[in-house]
Amino acid sequence: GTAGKAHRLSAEEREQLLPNLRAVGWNELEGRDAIFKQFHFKDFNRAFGFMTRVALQAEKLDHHPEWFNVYNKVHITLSTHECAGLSERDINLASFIEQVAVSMT
Ligand code: H2B
Repeated sequence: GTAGKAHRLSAEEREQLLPNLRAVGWNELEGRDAIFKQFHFKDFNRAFGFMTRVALQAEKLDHHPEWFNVYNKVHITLSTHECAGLSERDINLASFIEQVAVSMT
């Protein structure tokens, strides 16, 4: 990307950054340095609208979610391949995703 090389978040950075995301339903994956959350929407239209807005921002940030959609549910995993773990890019994308989700529900 354009923001320099991603680095895995330190223990101190995690203590500072993760509680806010945990409070809104993001959790750490077992056996992999990544975070995930499942979103529920009223219907497929809302879910896909959400995905469209996240997709455009992901492309802008050059940081893309791993995700799975069935009807009104969207399961999202965030991790940074470049550093094989959680970086600030994941925190930033998760924060954006939260803003979009709030506006879609
Ligand atoms: N998305 C995510 N989630 N992690 C990455 O490391 C990543 C990405 N790398 N999107 C980007 C694209 C990289 O492959 C391109 C070449 O910048």
